[in-house]
Amino acid sequence: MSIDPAPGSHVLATIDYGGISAMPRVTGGPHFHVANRQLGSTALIEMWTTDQSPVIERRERLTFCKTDIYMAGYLENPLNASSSLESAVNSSMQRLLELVREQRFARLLRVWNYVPAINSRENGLEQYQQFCLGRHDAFVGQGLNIPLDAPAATAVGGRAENLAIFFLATTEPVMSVENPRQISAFRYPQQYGPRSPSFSRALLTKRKDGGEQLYVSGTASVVGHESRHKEVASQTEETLLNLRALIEQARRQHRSLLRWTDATTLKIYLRNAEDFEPVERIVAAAFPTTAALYLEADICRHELKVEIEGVWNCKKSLRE
Ligand code: 3EB
Repeated sequence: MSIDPAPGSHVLATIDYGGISAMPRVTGGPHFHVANRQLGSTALIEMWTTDQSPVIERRERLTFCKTDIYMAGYLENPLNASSSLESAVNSSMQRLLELVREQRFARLLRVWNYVPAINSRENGLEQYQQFCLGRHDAFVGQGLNIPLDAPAATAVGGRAENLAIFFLATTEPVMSVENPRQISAFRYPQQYGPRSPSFSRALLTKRKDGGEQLYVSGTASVVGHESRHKEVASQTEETLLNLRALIEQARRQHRSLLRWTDATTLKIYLRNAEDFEPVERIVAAAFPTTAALYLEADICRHELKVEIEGVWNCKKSLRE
């Protein structure tokens, strides 16, 4: 599957999931590895491409690749027993934001967080709640305005030992889109943890050539702030309603021309591998032509079984 922030033939980054054996030969761009297993019969590689030739830089536990407009990168933090997840997340996020500033990128656009043992409880707080606390304090520590500067994000359970963060930054202006069916995550009440999740439901970029791209955060069966439905099929249907509402909101609020059918790539996270078939049937019916990558991953709330994210893309030329 290929995702093009600025459609072109240069590779900004590739990511493989679950260590698939036959890696295609791709030129340029760093390659990142995520341990979570891919579900389904066809293994996909995620590829971010762009229209400018990028430059790669490798530092300790941090690799990034950038053009004048986009930066993709990967940061790993080997969690050690002596410090909390909260402090590891805080220092990793601060390092990431310092990089964004040092490289003169306007903002963090999209972040994927792989959090080991995301649902387990340590030092009195769930790991996901510690994650939210560390991320919030890092954003505030680096002078970010929440919600104004909040990136679109996904936070799921990682299958590796390390905390791993994959990110995109941009120099382009972006617009945030919140979901009218859901309370914004940054306004969730305290029952979900001492600090609310700092992310936007989606971020929209409009390129100078008139093309648009909508980066949709991990979206689950949450209405208001509450989880809905026990069964995975109903959770999937509710999640699709949330996605539809988000696209509608982008059209209404920002005069976006994006349509439901402009989804170019989807990632679907499943807590239980055996839910693949029922979920795939529902998602494929809703998106008959969209590349979909299924990953086994724990979802941040223990009652949630499925989470869906995606990129919606439209090229101006196709509209004329
Ligand atoms: C939700 O709507 C589901 O903490 O970065 C989805 C995407 C979720 C991102 C995050 C959390 C995050 O609250 C959970």
